[in-house]
Amino acid sequence: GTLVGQFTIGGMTCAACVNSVEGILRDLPGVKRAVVALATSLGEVEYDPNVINKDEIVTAIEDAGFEGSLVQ
Ligand code: 9UX
Repeated sequence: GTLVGQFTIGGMTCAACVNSVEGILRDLPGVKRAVVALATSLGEVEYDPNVINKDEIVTAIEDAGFEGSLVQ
């Protein structure tokens, strides 16, 4: 199955930050798609809930040096 989670990602100040966060998210096991928007500080992540959960995605954002939180 597939779920979509929306996250706020704080601390991104440039396009390279966006690319960095997208790359980190896309490299996570179970993540199928990740799109991050600088203007809104929002990220949308499509993932397999059998492999990864929302908390683990937030932790990956935090480990990359950004502030992650769950929207829904
Ligand atoms: Mo460049 Mo974006 O060092 O934080 S990657 S500003």
